[in-house]
Amino acid sequence: MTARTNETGDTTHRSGFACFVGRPNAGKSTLTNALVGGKVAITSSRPQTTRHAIRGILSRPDAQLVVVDTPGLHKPRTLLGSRLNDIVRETWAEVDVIGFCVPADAPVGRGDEFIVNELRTVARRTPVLGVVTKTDLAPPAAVAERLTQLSGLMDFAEIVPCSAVDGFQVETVADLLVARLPEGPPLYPDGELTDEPETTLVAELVREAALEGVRDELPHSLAVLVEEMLPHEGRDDMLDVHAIIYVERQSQKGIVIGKGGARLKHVGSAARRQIEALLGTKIYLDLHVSVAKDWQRDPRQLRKLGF
Ligand SMILES: Nc1nc2c(ncn2[C@@H]2O[C@H](COP(=O)(O)OP(=O)(O)OP(=O)(O)O)[C@@H](O)[C@H]2O)c(=O)[nH]1
Ligand SMILES: [Mg+2]
Repeated sequence: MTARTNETGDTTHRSGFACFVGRPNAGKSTLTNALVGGKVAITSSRPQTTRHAIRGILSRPDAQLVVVDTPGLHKPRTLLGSRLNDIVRETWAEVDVIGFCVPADAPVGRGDEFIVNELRTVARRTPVLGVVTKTDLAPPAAVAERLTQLSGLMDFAEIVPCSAVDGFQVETVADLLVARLPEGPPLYPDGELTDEPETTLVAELVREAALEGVRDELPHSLAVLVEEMLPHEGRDDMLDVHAIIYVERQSQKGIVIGKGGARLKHVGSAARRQIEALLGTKIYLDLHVSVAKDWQRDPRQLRKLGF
């Protein structure tokens, strides 16, 4: 990898970690994917989609930026909820720069103030940028209003509006984050988009497909575990993927499976397309739905599911 030469002829290469924080649904994962230029994190219109600190890696000639995508910080109602908040706070302590995200299409509110209150302590040692996301969803006047509201929340190192969907200022966000990284050699090989194990990414893609079209409590109740990924018997160009979709109650099982299995079939083919794109190989996806009663509140089951 070549490093950029600055005006004085020195070559500097920066590398380090950034993370986005914000309430659920603020657009953190979508922005992470846009920065990295690939799908490392799943996204959905349901709140609390992200449940792991997934690292997305952006490698440029002058820098390597590792973006840690974290869950939305929220008022926890379950053991899972408080575990997710712990992940967020642990990540803050490990990164070189933080981006606090608020969406352009919704007013700044109590949830944002709650996060900012905690961020102020972190901001003493780690720079925090204010990011207004989803500018494509709001007229310029609303974006301007959001920028003003944001600047009233705390003393940010910078404030920047962007849209991960139409690409507006995504590169500026990258530049602002990179400017806060220490000098150093790349931490990951060039071209690597994430260090997340394939089984986790595959499980997430199944969960993303299963989240599509479900409402109320069900999105929170879904969890996916990939049990096995094996070469398909007699074929070297195909993988068998066995995954279990967990729900919390028997009644939810029926909803996920759908009439005559129709919904599950639809979820399976949507997930298969995404997994094939990720792995670059054909797959046979075997999906089962199973009840793990109240897993969000059960330490033993949470452990089994990787929390
Ligand atoms: N139009 C538009 N939609 C966006 C943009 N960024 C995110 N979204 C949508 O907003 C929703 C939430 O996005 P996510 O990236 O999953 O949000 P998040 O902050 O990671 O949410 P949690 O993981 O639940 O905390 C999804 O439906 C995205 O498609 C954007 O720049 N423009
Ligand atoms: Mg997310």
